[in-house]
Parts: sequence; structure tokens; C-alpha cells
Amino acid sequence: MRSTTSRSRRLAVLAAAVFTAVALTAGTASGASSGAPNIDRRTGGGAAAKQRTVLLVDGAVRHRVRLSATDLAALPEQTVTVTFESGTGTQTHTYTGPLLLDVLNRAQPKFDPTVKNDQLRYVVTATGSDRYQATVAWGEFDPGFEHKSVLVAVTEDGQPTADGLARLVVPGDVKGGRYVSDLIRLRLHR
Ligand SMILES: Nc1nc2c(c(=O)[nH]1)N[C@H]1C(S)=C(S)[C@@H](COP(=O)(O)O)O[C@H]1N2
Ligand SMILES: [Mo]
Repeated sequence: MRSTTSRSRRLAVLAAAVFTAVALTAGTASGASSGAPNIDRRTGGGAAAKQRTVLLVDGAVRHRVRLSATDLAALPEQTVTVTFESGTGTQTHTYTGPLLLDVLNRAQPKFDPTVKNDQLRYVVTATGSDRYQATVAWGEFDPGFEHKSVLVAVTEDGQPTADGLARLVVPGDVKGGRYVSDLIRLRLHR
């Protein structure tokens, strides 16, 4: 349990981080609506570009947020080892990072308490810097339903994720199609 004071302090730190992120992207006038900087996942962009990378969390949320690596690292870390099929064969990796659930809760989903199981109507669309997209349903990772450990992974096999800030990890998927790399946006919607 967190005290109100420490919660306020955390929010202040978040506000400062968001302000910094906005300042860093101020060069792009449409930054607020177009989301995080677009860094090509194939060409990379180097360490300096990576530090500017932020993950936009928006949609049906009270507080649209831009999360940095530091913000993601501040959330409880989970570890999962998964196997999936891809164009280059079967891959097995160990990922660490916060739960998608915790990342979305940071933005405070606007679920309607007057609608029965409102959260079960929602999905999260993950977008990569190359505009590749995949969607997971809230019910897949809700602790009261499938309770799958869907991660916003920041490390893969002990190293920072090769492409950008974070990668979606969907344990149980046979194929890697929902392991969206170089995440730039998570949008909650229905
Ligand atoms: N951003 C982004 N993420 C992506 C893809 C993509 O094209 N763009 N391809 C997906 C597919 S179809 C697979 S099988 C896996 C492959 O993972 P790998 O790139 O680590 O080999 O990434 C997934 N994540
Ligand atoms: Mo794939």
C-alpha cells in the first residue's frame, strides 16, 4: 500500500518526466497527436535516439502518458520465458518488464462502473515504430479472467530489447505476430 504523499511524489516525478519528454519532442509541432518519435527498427538510431524514445499510452484513459525507460523501470518487474514461431524458425526468449496491466493502469482506464464488466469490452492496440499493429483484449490479461502475463518487455535474454524501448510479449501465442517490437503506442479502445 502506498501513502498519499508518496503517490503525490510519484505523480510529480511523472509530470516532470512527461514535461521533459514533451520538451525533447518539441521540434515536432504535431508531437502531441502523432505520438512518440519514429525510430526505424531496422536502422536503429543508436543510444542517443533510444534515450528519446517514449511509449505513448492513450485512448480511453484519464491521463494519456508518455512513458520513458525510467518510467517503465519504476513499475514492478515480471519475468517470462516464452517460445514462438517466426519467419526465422522457433525462438525461445526470456523477457523482463512491467505487466501491460500495470502500464495501462498508470494511465487510469476510464471504465464505466455502471456497465457490467465494462473492461471486457476493451482491447489494447499496440503499434510499432514501423506502424505494425496487433491487439490484445483486456480480458486476456485481466487477473479475473485469462490472467495472462502480457508484458511490456524492456529486456530480452538479459539485454535491452534490440529494437527500441519495449516489446509486447504475449505468452502462449504459437506465432510471434503479436510480439510487437519497438513499441511507440498502446491505445485502449473498444
Ligand atoms: N514492429 C514490428 N514488430 C513485429 C513485427 C513487425 O513487422 N514489426 N513482426 C512480428 C512477427 S510476424 C514476428 S514472427 C516476430 C518476429 O520476431 P523477431 O523480429 O524478434 O524475430 O515479430 C513480430 N513483431
Ligand atoms: Mo511472423
